[in-house]
Amino acid sequence: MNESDSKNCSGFPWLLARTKPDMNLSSAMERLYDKYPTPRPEENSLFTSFKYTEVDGFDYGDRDGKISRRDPSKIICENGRYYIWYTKRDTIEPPRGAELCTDDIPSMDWDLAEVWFATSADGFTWQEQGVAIKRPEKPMLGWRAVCTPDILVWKGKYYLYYQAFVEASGTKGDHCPVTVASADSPEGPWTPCGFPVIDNGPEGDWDQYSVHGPYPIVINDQIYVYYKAALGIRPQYLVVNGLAIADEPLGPFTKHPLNPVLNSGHETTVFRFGDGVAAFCIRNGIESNTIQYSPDGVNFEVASVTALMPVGAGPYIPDVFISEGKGQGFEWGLSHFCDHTKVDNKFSFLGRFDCNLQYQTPRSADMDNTDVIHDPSVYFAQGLSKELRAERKKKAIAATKQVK
Ligand code: AAL
Repeated sequence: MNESDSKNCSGFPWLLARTKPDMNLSSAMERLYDKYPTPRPEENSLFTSFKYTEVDGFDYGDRDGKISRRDPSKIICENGRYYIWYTKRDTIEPPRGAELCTDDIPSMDWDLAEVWFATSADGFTWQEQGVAIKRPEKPMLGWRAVCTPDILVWKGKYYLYYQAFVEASGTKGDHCPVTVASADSPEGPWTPCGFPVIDNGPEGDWDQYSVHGPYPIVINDQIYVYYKAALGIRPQYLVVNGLAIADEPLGPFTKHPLNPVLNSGHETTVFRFGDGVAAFCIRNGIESNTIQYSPDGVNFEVASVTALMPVGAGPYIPDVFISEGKGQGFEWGLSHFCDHTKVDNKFSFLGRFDCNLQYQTPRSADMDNTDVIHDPSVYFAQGLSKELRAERKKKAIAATKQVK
């Protein structure tokens, strides 16, 4: 339907017009045309739903919380195979919290963890290859945990950015800076630089305690590292994302003066898309479950609202380290899954997500639908706490007594 067809209707046209009908519109219908790239989700290249597949090749022992894999990096393709790095914990006990942790017992899922890597020929079956970055001796940077890695390929060399803890996470918060290790091959060996390349912000600033989820991409021939930090005190904390830019992998990094650049989003997943930069906002914040777009990597607007977004997504973005041309987006990656109902044996595992975030290539109708129906177990996993259930019950019974 085109604009001229819509002129034949007396009310809002039954066939959704691509261009805004020339009539008075409600705010919602104005927004449909003015705020989003296209009014129809299936024509909006930044709209996608997500499909998930369990992957083969990772051993989780008895799945009793002692072995965990989480926070996968972006995936790169080199030497005819895919490479991924991630946080791996293999401890004598599952996480026990900051009060009960010891030198061998972790406080959190990522405490006492190291950075490992795996390869795959097809993206579905993976072979774990071994450790990439070990925890160094106490008191060196990262002695307590090295985790949440991400990869940069720059001028023929490889750089892993990661969180480096010098205290058990949960002791005061989840406090750590970001450091980097370099190698001549994705197989390593990796040489840690030994100092924070993106340090915590000054006292009182949004990133004073944590610089999490470093995520390097190349924009305008510079290294843009997106990262997140939590505002406020848990559990009422809010997660926002910022940006630090450098000309060389080891810095110096300059934090963007407009930080934070995303007001929501628990993990960092950012990618060049067309002439601009897009980002995932998942889990926390007023704009969680959105995909956002910015012309400059700094000033983001909501481009689509979606559901069931991958947690800690590490996508395979073929052109991620190329500045030139239009960013082509991606269609798959690995993310992590964690059963939050498990209290005593919490661990995370890696799985695959597929999506439709390609800038140019034809889109698969499978992931265009906004009407995504979830399994009932997804809803009931979000149960009321015992206390709230009792309170709601009491309130409902009391209300029946008021009604004559
Ligand atoms: C992750 C990330 C950061 C946090 C912890 C390990 O999902 O948000 O890396 O510190 O959880």
